[in-house]
Amino acid sequence: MNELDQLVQAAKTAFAEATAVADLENAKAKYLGKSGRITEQLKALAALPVDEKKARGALINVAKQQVEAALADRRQALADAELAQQLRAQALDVTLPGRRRGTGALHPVGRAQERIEAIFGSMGFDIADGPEIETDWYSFTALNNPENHPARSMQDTFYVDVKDSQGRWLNLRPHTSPMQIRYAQAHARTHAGAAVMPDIRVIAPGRTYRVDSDATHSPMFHQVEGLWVGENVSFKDLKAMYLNFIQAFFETTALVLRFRPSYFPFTEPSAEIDIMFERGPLQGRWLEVSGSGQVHPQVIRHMGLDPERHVGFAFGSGIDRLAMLRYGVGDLRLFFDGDLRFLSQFQ
Ligand code: 2NL
Repeated sequence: MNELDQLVQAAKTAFAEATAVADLENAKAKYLGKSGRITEQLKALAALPVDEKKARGALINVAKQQVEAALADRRQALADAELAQQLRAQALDVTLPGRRRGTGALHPVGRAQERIEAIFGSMGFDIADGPEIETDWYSFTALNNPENHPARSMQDTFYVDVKDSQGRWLNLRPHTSPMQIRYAQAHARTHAGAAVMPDIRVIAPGRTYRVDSDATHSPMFHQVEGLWVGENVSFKDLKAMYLNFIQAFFETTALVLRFRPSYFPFTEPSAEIDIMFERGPLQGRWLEVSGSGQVHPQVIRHMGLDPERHVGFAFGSGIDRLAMLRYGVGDLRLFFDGDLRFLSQFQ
């Protein structure tokens, strides 16, 4: 091995031994620096006779290029190693499962209410939503409840311990009818003086309150009331509308409906609505699902309408009870205990 080959070999060894960038730069200075060994060789060319200079110069340049290539390789190797080390240090274990948020779901009563709203919406009914804290007038007087009616008593109705700005006692609405009265009044005002008033078709779903608590009654429950007022509406419209609703709600036409005479202060005549499934687990039993009737003339008057011209039909059904029947729930209290073992079955 000649002297230049040995020089290249020595440089390669020195570069290989450098394990840090600073070491490598020191090694470089020893060979390629101002007084490095390759540079010294080039300087020595000056002392050679002219005819030897060219050949010797070419050989030194080859050696120099080999040293530079070795340096570049080593620099790259050190940079690669440093990057690999950095990546190892910052490594993320992407296979670790994340902390998940539990999937929420609508409460079964809320789900039943959404179904009811969608079905009546498709039949052209408005959905009305309003105050749960009401005045005596909207909860009772407008609905033709006499001043001394037991429904007004503190045994049956929750009262609020403060009066409103006009000095009226407030109650937690015992039914959603007050909202229908409010809706009908607004409708009557909007169309006052018009030759023809469009029909009122509205449902009022929501929370209602009564002093009552056992296996089949909760002090807070949900009701949906429906109201249809027009100049040419009859019991057959109520029956067709309710049948259409209840068949859509239970997703079956194998279901019959019966009206049974009853009494409510706000309707005359009044009827209970019973249904019977012709198939399935509830087959053959009459189930009471709603109260209904022709809106009492006094109530029509309280809506701001003329009972000689406007006829109304109304119904009121318990949403909780409809949800129990639809989802096969035996105890009403399960809906309000907040037990996730029960509720998560409705996800
Ligand atoms: C029941 C009885 C009923 C109504 C509710 C009603 C509403 C207005 C005018 C007249 Cl604004 N009536 N609602 C009528 C008949 C029965 O519900 O016990 N439901 C569970």
